[in-house]
Amino acid sequence: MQDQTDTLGRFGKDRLTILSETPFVAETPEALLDDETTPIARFFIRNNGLLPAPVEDPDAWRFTVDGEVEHPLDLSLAELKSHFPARTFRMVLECGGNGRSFFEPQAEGNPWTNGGAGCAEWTGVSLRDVLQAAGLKGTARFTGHFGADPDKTGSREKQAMSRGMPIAKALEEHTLLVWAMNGEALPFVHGGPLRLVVPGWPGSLSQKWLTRIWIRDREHDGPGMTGLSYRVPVHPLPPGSDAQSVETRILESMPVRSIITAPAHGSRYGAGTRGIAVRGAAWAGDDAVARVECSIDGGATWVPARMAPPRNRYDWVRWTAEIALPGDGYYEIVARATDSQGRAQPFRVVNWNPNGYGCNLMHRVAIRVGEGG
Ligand SMILES: Nc1nc2c(c(=O)[nH]1)N[C@H]1C(S)=C(S)[C@@H](COP(=O)(O)O)O[C@H]1N2
Ligand SMILES: [Mo]
Repeated sequence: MQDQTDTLGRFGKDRLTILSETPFVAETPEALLDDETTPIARFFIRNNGLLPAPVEDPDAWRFTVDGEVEHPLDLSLAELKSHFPARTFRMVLECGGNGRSFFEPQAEGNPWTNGGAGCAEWTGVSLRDVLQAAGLKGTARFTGHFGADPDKTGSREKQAMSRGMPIAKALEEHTLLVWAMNGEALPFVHGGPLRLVVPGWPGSLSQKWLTRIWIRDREHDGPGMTGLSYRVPVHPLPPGSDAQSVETRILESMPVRSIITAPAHGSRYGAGTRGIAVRGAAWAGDDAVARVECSIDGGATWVPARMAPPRNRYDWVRWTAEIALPGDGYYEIVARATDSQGRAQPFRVVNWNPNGYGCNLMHRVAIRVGEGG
């Protein structure tokens, strides 16, 4: 335990759950996501490789835009800050594998529960403004992202991860080149001095330590784009199938998810408690959250939650629900969010896939009231 606390402390983190030491990966227990804006100390970390060399002068950090553009760019962070209008949005960043641990049989990859997500205030410029300055050619179809981190063997030749997105996603106002998080200089472990934040889509698109954006005339094919990475079978598979040769499609928007951030799993209440306030957060990829409901009887009856309006698109919705308890005993609270297209979270995992993407099972929290139960 002490070792874990020391490791987390080195990254400025408080009580996260370490899923992997090298590369370093840590998630946030749901009950620690109870703040409106996730503090940096509680924001999850996902590295696919090793950390790049420390940076002396953040404003001197350089990155390039090349490929299918009229005017290739080579800009320092200082130039980026002075040439383009800054924007701040509060937006969810979520790992594509969030929820993976709920698949049976266990899928390949880090066993995230629901804590591979957080919602921070990101400050930077719209990638769109920079691409407009570069002048996209008619042949521009896709981006390819490059970062300074060596891969897990320590090789600087190979990218730890290099993903990309269709140009339409790159041109959304909320797709940002970011240098600040919650009003502070972007921490090194979160990709500082400069990263992408591509909200609503798998976190792997949000390249950290960004050095280059390559505009391509076809789908990008860097590490993380091919094979079964960030892909799911087109036709649903029986759980546990060998999927090496099945037809796949690339993941885009993340599915709707809600988490209960209070009470914490395992909370106890005094005998005679007959009502409690449940709190949480919900988000839905590119979509909006239409409603959130809670149940203590396995979904037989539902209590609607009150939702606070999101600050901007891609912000999470904070919600509260008043739950009546019929007597002392043991209860399991579940939360279910529904997106604006009517898609709700399932009770059971139905979309098993070998790399474990897209699991948005309802979050369940057990509580006890009184001595019994
Ligand atoms: N350069 C680089 N960028 C990266 C990664 C990486 O390994 N290297 N991991 C990606 C993945 S899979 C996720 S989920 C997010 C996590 O961002 P965070 O560590 O700031 O929470 O960063 C993405 N950007
Ligand atoms: Mo991720």
